[in-house]
Amino acid sequence: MNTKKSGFNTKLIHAGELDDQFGSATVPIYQTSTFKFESAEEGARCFSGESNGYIYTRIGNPTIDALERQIAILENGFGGIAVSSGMAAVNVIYQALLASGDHMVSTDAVYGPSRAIMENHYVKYGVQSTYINTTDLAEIEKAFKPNTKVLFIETPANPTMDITDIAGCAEIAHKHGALLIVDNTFCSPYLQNPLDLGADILFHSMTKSINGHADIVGGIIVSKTEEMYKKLRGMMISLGCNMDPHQAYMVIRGLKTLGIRVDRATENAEKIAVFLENHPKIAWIKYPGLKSHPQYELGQRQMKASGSMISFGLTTGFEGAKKLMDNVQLCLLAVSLGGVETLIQHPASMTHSKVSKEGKLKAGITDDLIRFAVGIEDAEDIIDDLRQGLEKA
Ligand code: LCS
Repeated sequence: MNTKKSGFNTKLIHAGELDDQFGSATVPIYQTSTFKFESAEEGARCFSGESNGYIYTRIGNPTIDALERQIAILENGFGGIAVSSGMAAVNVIYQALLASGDHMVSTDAVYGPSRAIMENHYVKYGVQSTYINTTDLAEIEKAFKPNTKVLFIETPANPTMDITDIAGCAEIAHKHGALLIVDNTFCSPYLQNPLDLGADILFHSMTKSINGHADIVGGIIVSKTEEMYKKLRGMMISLGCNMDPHQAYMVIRGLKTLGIRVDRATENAEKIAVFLENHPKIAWIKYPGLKSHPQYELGQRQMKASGSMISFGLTTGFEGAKKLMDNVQLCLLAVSLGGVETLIQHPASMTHSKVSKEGKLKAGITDDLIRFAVGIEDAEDIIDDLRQGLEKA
């Protein structure tokens, strides 16, 4: 079916479908590492690119292809490259686009490991980086150097919920001949489409809301152009961080309900944010759907809805935060996000522990910051759990 003109939820169900020989209603799992060639000549044609037949699962596989096609359609991109994790996507992008002597500008509050590997590892290969508050376009402009090749942003950022202007960033990056890369994990393709706003490449940790059921780890890169797609796919194949067909099947299954899951989680988050904002023990809260969010207007313009991630601090600081985390009964004390279950965690000592103390402070990842990933349970039950936990905090 041609789903190009269909609505988003129809694309979630039908885009990427395979025409398999038995008329299967769902995408079958092609759990094979290799594919038979019809003849020696056909094998050679597959390798030379004259034929697009399958060769070997690290290079391509029908189940993985179906997922890649579907996400590329949802993001209005040229093509998708599924990988073994969100961090694999980050590393394929760094490896494909940056060489010794190049410089990258990035959001200071990106997911901790995306920053830690750049500052602790890529620096050994001569790649320079500058981490800044990308909510301020003037700061970005100032951070650019003649050798800046990549502007790498995350919006909303993990875990500060800072929102960066994607279209504004695209303008700056392109003026300097650099590429704009967007980590779109927090939004999923349902809430934000960075390529439509001028980004060149985006990626997702599919471990989060795209799969949505906390039962796989995966990632995907989507590029706007064929040229960039080929470069990134070539790097993924060489690094060998492909997704597994069974994993891809699980994601395709989870993806079907992305729209209704995100709608429900957002509805819950909106209620929880209002509850927290009015609670005497809450010192501050950052949620894109609250007017108190510093980039509220930009969020409303750039995102289709406010999403399910909330950050907040307690009047009783980190000691109070620990008590809250130890006393919740329904919410799980666990990292990750975007699943059907509500999670609570402490970024400074957990997801962002590998970022330097100064880096964390400058990015606003303070010791009192609690990150709350809202699930699809009943909002009243989540609020009751928070209320009883906050009494002890
Ligand atoms: N980008 C963002 C924004 C993320 O939140 C994560 C993981 C990644 C990339 C990496 O994806 P992964 O390799 O884990 O699939 N975020 C996590 C988090 O906040 N808690 O645990 C993992």
